[in-house]
Amino acid sequence: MRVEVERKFVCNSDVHEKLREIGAVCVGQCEFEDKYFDCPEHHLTLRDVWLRCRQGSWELKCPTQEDRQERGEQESHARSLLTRYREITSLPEIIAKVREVTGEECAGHGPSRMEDEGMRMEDVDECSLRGGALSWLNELHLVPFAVFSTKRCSFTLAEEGQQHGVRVDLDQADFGFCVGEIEVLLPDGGEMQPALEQIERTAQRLGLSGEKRVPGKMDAYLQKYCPEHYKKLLNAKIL
Ligand code: V4E
Repeated sequence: MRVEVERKFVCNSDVHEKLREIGAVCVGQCEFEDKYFDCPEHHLTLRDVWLRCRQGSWELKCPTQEDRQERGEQESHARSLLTRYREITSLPEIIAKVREVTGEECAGHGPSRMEDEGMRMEDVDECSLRGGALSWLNELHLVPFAVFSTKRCSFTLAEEGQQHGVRVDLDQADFGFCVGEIEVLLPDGGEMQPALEQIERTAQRLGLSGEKRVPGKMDAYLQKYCPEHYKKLLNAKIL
């Protein structure tokens, strides 16, 4: 298990040049499709828990213990621009976490939305089936609510005196939205402050003004395609 600490930024036309100037190295380009799942009542996302299947691999992002404690407490401006999520990639752990988070709320309310709305298993696709969709997605009434593809350019930026470089991703989603991310991966329980400082230094080197939170692909997707779900998440202060 690992923790992803990340700051998003507006990806304008100068960013590639700026990355080159500060010595960032392009480490690859890729394209992937993400399919996000929740139950129809949005029990997962309303708890800031994000279940997705990316190119056949399941991932769950959920808030860290520290984040839950810090919510409501005063946090620094630099900290408020960051997100920090635990990433779980083992399917048995993901299923256990989903059950824990929902208290199995998603299950046991009569026919699932898939049955109700006549959704076919093909709508879920082979990625879900590889994870045994019929037994757990269906049982927990989890259905896809967002599907999009992303073209990503990844860079690393070394820093003097730092063992690990920072990673910068430039993402272009297929629904017409671009965003940049400065990212540090920590082992679970790893120290937050050095990661925060490393991200802050990188943001300064990129000349980012960093006055307010920058929305991610999910904000943009839900705003465009699922406005009711988006409104619920805004009201719950999840997005
Ligand atoms: C955590 C989260 C979501 C899941 C997707 O996370 P994100 O890092 O935005 O996506 P992506 O494609 O860059 O994943 P990676 O390849 O880095 O693993 S969707 C919404 N959230 C919550 C969230 C939030 N509340 N605020 C911000 C700025 N970002 C995400």
